[in-house]
Amino acid sequence: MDSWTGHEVPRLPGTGQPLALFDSARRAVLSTAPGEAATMYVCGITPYDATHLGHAATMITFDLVQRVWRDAGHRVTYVQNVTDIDDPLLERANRDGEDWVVLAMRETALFREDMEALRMIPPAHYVGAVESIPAIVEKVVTLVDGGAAYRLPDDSGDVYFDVAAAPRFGYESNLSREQMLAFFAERGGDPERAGKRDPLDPLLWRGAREGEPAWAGGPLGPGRPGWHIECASIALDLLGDSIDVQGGGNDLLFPHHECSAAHAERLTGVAPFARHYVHAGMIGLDGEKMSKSKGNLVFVSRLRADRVDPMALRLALVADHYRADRQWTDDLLKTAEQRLARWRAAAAARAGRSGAELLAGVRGRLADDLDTPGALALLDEWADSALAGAGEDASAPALMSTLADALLGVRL
Ligand code: 5CA
Ligand code: ZN
Repeated sequence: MDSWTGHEVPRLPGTGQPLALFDSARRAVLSTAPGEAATMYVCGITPYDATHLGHAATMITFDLVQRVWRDAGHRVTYVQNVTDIDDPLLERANRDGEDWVVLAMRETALFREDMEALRMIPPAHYVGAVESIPAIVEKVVTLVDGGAAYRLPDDSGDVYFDVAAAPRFGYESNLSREQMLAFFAERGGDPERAGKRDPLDPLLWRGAREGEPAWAGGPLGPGRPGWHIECASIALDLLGDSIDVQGGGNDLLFPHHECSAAHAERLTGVAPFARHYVHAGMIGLDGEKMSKSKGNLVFVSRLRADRVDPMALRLALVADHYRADRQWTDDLLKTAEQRLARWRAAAAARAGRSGAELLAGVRGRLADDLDTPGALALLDEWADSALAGAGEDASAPALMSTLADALLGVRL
């Protein structure tokens, strides 16, 4: 499907540093080592209740990954999906008496608009589950034929992945079996389903049901795809057998990223599927995770309609570290608006302290697992001193403005 329109990313003098990121599988901050070309897959929205601030925060995190990579001289191929068919989407459409296709199209369009307003670099490929169904079917058939998947012994037509066919299963999330079972039940899995070989076996293909949309599945029979195989299939087809980063919120640590890795690795024989599994913290409101099911959502489009500057929104969402679960508050936004105004005034100053030093400092902070609080502190100090008339570097204000745009996506 169509992506959104991007904005020019200005080039900075010199070259940025190699990016280190926390990898959930190895549980450490480790250098990403992309070759000349870097590849990233980010788990995108299920199109309803878009775009809430949790979605925005996660997307900004991976936008920063891309900006730091580009600044370090890499060519980045970035893919994002839209889960435009899945149980939660159908449930929402049914609840509201709406056609699920109309719902998905409207919410995806709104998401694109929000991403554009937030100056997010668009993915090279923005891909829906529905348009990927033939490719997914092919892979499920391969898994069945290779003995890694099985059809349930009833007449549902449902096909499951056999986790016993993935010897490394568990390496990505590092959870106990008990924790896995709890998350599996909580996040779309069906541990109780009768006839499965292991309660943790994830669905690959759901046989057609009365009143549900279904597509031709060749030898699988009519039905629709499971969730994890969707992301594995799209990533493999567009990015190759292994990728530099698979990203998403930390609610995807298990089962989603564990299962998509297991599917991909079984299909290609290449492990690990992703060299870094990168997870952004959850944005909450009033002490609870912001989520569709709880309904405690703050929308980017609502704030835009209230004339909130999207650049202030970006600053608010990177004020704390991306990995921290954190709360959205009015104060966070107020502080970001004040910071934005201060930076804009400083960017218009006659001179400031060394722009080269500021650039090196900000590059260093971002390269260290996207330390945005550290980077913002350096920019704050520079701005305060420029506003106080300190420093003789007449080119620094312009450089400060360019680096805020290139590295943080914040246009002053
Ligand atoms: N379509 C799937 C991924 S394949 C999905 O999780 N969709 S979603 O609409 O629920 O979320 C879209 C992205 O936003 C995911 O990366 C998810 O991890 C992230 N996300 C969802 N809620 C929050 C939140 N409260 N805070 C931060 N990120 C969130
Ligand atoms: Zn995904």
